[in-house]
Parts: sequence; structure tokens; C-alpha cells
Amino acid sequence: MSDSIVIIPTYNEKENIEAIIKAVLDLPKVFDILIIDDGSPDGTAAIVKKLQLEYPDRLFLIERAGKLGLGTAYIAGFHWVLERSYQYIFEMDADFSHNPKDLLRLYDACKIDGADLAVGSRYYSGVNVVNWPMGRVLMSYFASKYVRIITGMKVQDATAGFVCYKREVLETIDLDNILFKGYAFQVEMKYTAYCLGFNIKEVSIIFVNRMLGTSKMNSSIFAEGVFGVLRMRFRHLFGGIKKKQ
Ligand SMILES: Nc1nc2c(ncn2[C@@H]2O[C@H](COP(=O)(O)OP(=O)(O)OP(=O)(O)O)[C@@H](O)[C@H]2O)c(=O)[nH]1
Ligand SMILES: [Mg+2]
Repeated sequence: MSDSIVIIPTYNEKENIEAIIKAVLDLPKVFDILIIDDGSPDGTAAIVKKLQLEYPDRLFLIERAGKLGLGTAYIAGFHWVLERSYQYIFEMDADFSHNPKDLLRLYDACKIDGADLAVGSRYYSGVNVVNWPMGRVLMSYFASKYVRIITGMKVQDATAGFVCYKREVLETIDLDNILFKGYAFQVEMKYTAYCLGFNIKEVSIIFVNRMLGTSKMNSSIFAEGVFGVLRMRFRHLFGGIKKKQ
């Protein structure tokens, strides 16, 4: 078994799922994969099950009844991973917006450079986003600026969904106390790690807009982000962010 596992949440990713799994499994370093599929109507889970016959010891699947949100998908994945002995746990999208090759750089940032949480950052050195409509770039870029102003956390890409956690971070965070389901989940995990004193390191990546499949981004996810960050700040001010007992 590898020391590292990549958690990939999926909802209707039939066009991408086989290719993204093979891209990770073909990397020079051994990564296992855990797919969290929310009952995708397009049959994504069936494709994963077929591939599991080829990779029984490296490819795992959790199926959930319906679309329950990216945040809760990762929390379910973290609990599964913590029942096993993985030391490095990654978050990655299924649509090739994140380049699987960058997993190695996130791994090194934790394993060699001492980060507790390594963030694949679109905004660490300029704006590294390809083919995203200008509106999305501005919304995402200013969302991170807004998070920095409200929380004081010096992370350039606070909503980044491409990260590596050292096991200790997930063991320390009270995962069942994480509130947010959508993109605010990504901010909340980084802010909670920051408030608990963990060392966050950004690694510059290039984010490429998805070529295949459809976006799951919607206005309610955006609204959760705006008000959620304020709620996180107040929660911290009133001692609500604690280590898992
Ligand atoms: N399990 C699960 N996965 C989800 C859910 N929503 C999104 N995902 C997956 O989370 C990842 C990120 O979602 P995307 O739709 O790519 O979000 P995005 O990158 O902001 O939007 P695009 O720019 O259109 O790609 C993808 O792998 C999705 O399939 C969900 O509710 N449940
Ligand atoms: Mg995407």
C-alpha cells in the first residue's frame, strides 16, 4: 500500500473518469485513489468499478445516494482514509483542471519542505488560469482577496481544491465540525488548519478550465462562500475552532 492517496469527488464525470484515474496510476510515484461518487446519473461509478478489476489494491470507491456537495464528499473520504495508514492525503478534481503531475510537487512540499498542508495555488505567482471566462477568474481571484481581508490568512488561493494534507492535520481537525458543503469547505479547511497553527505552503500550479463534462458551480455555492467566511471568522473569534478531542 502506498503512503499516499488521492481523493477525487465525482458527479457526472463519465467523460473524464477513466483518463484521470489512469493519469494518476501511471505517475512515477505510487498513489492510491479513492473516488467519492454521488450517484452520478451518467454512470461514472460503473466505469470506476470496471477499472477496479484491473487495480484492486490501488483504486477504491465510496458511493453515496445523491448529490450531497463536494465538502461532505471529502469529509467522508477523510474518515475512510484515517481508518487506514495513509500519511499524505490529496484533494483533486476529476476534470483535468488540476494536472496530475503536480501531485508530485505537492507531495514534495509536505514530505521534503516541511509543509503540513500544501496548496496547489493559481494565484501564488500571478494569475495562472487558462480558458476560464474572465468573470470566473475575477470572482475566484477576488474571493481569495476577500478571504485574506476577513481572516488575515496569508494564502493567495484560499478556494484552491488541489491540496496535500499531512495525516496529522486531518487527525487534529474536528472533521464532523466542518460546516460548509461547497467551495467554502476549501476555505474552512485551510482556515481551520491555520488557526490550529499548521504550516501552510503554496505551490504554484496552472489551472486549466475543464474541456469535457459540465460545471457543478452555481450561485448557492457562491453565496455560501461569501457569508460562510464571515461566519468562520466569528467562530474563531469566539473560540469555536478547537482541536478534535
Ligand atoms: N461527490 C461529489 N462530487 C462533486 C460534487 N460537486 C462537484 N463535484 C466534483 O468536484 C470536482 C470539482 O467540481 P467542478 O464542477 O469541476 O467545479 P469547478 O472546477 O469550479 O467548475 P468547472 O470550472 O466547471 O470545472 C469535480 O470532480 C466534480 O465532479 C458533489 O456534490 N458531490
Ligand atoms: Mg472543474
